[in-house]
Amino acid sequence: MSKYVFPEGFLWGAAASAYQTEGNNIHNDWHDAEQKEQQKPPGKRRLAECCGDACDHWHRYEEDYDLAREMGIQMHRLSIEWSRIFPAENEVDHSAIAQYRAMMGALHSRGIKVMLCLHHFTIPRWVLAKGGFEKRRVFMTHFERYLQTIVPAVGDLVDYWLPINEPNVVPLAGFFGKLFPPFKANFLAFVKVYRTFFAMHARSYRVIKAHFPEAPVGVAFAFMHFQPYNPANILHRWGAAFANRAANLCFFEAVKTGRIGFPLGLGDTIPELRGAMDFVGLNYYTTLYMKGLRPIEKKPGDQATDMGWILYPQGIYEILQYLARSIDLPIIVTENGVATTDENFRIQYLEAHLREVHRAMEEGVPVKGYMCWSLTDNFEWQHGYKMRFGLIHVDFATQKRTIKAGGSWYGRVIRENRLLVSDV
Ligand code: GCO
Repeated sequence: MSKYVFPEGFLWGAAASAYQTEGNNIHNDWHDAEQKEQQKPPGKRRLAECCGDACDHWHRYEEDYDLAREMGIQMHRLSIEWSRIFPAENEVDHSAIAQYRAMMGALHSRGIKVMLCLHHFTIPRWVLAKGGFEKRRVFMTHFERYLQTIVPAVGDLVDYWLPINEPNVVPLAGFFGKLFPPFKANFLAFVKVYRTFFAMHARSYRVIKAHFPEAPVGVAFAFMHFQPYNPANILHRWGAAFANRAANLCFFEAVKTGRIGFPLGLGDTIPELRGAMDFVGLNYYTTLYMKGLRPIEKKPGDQATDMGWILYPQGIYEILQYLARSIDLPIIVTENGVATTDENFRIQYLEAHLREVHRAMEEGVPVKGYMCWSLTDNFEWQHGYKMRFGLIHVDFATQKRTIKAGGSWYGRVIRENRLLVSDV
């Protein structure tokens, strides 16, 4: 048996988001896009199904948090749905604010810390009607109103802030990769929207700090790991290096210096961005091979998850090492997990990644916590309910919850604050 002991105070958590779990979120862009896709014949749909009731977490959060406590979860990451707070331009729903306060209170009363995200992919329908992310000035006026409303209203209950989830993913998936609404593949729109996300992050940081100067504020960044398909091929090596720069490094350099570098900018600055980060949140799932600028998901023989993502645990180690070399800040793994119905595979995946996190920590990388995606099975964006990332199984017909074998395994790791791995 090998033992991997984690330091005292290491924070073990689980993560989720509003739209993916709450149910009945009907005032945003994703809801509308899903309805539209359902008009098409099944083979032509870009979104597998409608979100609908999701996990009905809005009504069942007490039960979910009881199960989280049973597993020993010490911190839970949740998000606020902007379109619940502002269902219309000039309407603030105070009962929704009260409900989010009750949810965070329910976590605290179970001894669970709160990590709060303010934007996890969706925007209100009325914001989209005004041009959405692409009309930065208008967008930011309304985002500012949201911030000024929600931050003071719930901030006393927040332990860690992660205002923006994955500032790189909506620009890439929605405006370049045609995966998320509005399904564009337009480089200029991609750059424009990415710059809106820089502004959102910078403003969020400043507003939170104005109200709660001591509160730790980070970002959940989807760090993409790229490697050459054939390491001997110079074009493949160049492709991996370029992708790494465009997808990852640009963001951190911009937050460090306030300057937006190529290809997202030409060295112009957003002064508020400079230093706007107290910790790095790392979302990590897999690697991509590059053949020049062409990404390839897998090689023959690679083991893949239900998402088609290959198992590549050393990627998280390499990224942690990179982050520690380039940014002098604590790091929390804010998402890592696997879509599978095979609990042995879930355990294998989590164990392999935790060993790599531990290896990085042994070498001095300041990782302060690890949060598994996700607390419960939930609505996986374009793939719908087939992708089962949960530590807790949800039967979507009855809404019955059951802790999975992977969830019990994770609970044991948390209780013992260590991994025990058999050497055979
Ligand atoms: C993301 C989101 C989550 C996803 C998860 C699995 O990272 O894309 O934060 O909403 O569900 O990552 O794809």
